Amino acid sequence: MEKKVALSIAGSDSCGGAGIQADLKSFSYLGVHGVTVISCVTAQNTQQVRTIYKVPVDVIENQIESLFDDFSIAAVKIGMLYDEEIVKLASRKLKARNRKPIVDPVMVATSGDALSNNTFAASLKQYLLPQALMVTANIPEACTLADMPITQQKDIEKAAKKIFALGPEFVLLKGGHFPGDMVTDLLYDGKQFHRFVLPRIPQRKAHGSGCTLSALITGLLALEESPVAAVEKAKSITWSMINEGYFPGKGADVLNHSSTIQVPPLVTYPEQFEVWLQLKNAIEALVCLLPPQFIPEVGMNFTYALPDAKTRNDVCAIQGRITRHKEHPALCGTLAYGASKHVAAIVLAAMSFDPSMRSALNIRYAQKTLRLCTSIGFTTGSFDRKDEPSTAPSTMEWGTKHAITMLRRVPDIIYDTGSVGKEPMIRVLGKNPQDVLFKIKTLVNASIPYDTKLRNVYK
Ligand code: PXL
Repeated sequence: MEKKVALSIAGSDSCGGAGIQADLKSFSYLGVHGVTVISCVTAQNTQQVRTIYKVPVDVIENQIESLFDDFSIAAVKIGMLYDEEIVKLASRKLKARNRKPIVDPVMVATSGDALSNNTFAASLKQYLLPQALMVTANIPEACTLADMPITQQKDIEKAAKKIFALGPEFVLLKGGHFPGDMVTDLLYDGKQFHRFVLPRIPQRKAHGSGCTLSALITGLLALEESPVAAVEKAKSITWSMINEGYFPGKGADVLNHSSTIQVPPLVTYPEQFEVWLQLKNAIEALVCLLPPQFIPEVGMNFTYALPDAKTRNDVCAIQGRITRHKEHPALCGTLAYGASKHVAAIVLAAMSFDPSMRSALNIRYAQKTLRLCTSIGFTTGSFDRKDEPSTAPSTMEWGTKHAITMLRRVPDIIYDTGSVGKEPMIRVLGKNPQDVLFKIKTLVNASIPYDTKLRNVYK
């Protein structure tokens, strides 16, 4: 198997959340092979940086030489370099190899402790930024590099232009230090500003998020993404890693770099994000509570449409399925707009009668399940595939509309008993994923025999 190789020249973070450790995990997340040059060894935990040990420059140089002599390195990231001596060395070595790095201008740790000395910023501006492909600065770093205060949105654009004038091809200014529910990062390419917006995740320090973002951008560039696409994707992935983060020590939270995360789609307005998030949360709850006998042969999809959805591209769903794996439901795939045909067609058809009914999922058909639905008091409608006119646009659209027309309302349940090669199916409809999940919980609860329930209570 062939793998792309990305290099990180950065510091070691003993607590495993930032620095070289975060970079390697980020490369690995992308399936890129990471190689490393350690510039400094920090002794730190999730609460403080205790000491910084500079690796002797000849040792840093040896690491760089060994790697370039052997690997075909597709992209280079620069993290903590600490001072002018290391900045000059990295700059000289990369220039000799004609390599333009992604530079994360690390100055201060999440804990507030310094990760650079007073020679660092000026040397970065003088030696490394002129040869950088991209610099990824947070607001305090941007203030230092642009030598100006940043207090308003318009200051950010001005600072980006000033930093661009120092020589990098792209300037990414990360807006996390700015107040507000949404965080906007700004990418400047010398001509245009590109904006990337995602909601703030409250109550997080997200130790290692800067390292992770720049490493993901580097890894994505190694995979031949364009710089704009690399920033977009890296931001989405980092958001999910923070969202799934955890507290390994007594201090700051760190990111979860494991590969099972759901990455939010790139959004142009907040509702697209909200719909994705609500569906993701409901699916995560569903796979924990659903008994495997409810999963159809063909697998399940779970959808949630944007308000006023018109086409299936306005409906978020699983690109893949929820399937049965070792007797447990498992989500196989990621969530995306336009990912479902059948269950999306059901939601769109339901919305044409009642625009508030925006979510649906399909479960295995069984007469017993159907009886339970009725005994719970769910409204049920159905269609028979034999009645479908040959002119119908799609079975799901026709069937759903047929069932709704017969009932003169959108029911909780729409089922059909299948036909040759077509699995019978029950669909649960609701206003949103929580509503559908609640109906599923009610059904699951009702399906547990009374004596089992009693036994569970008295256990
Ligand atoms: O997040 C910046 C950073 C970079 N490099 C190292 C770090 C940190 C933050 O703590 O420890 C080694």
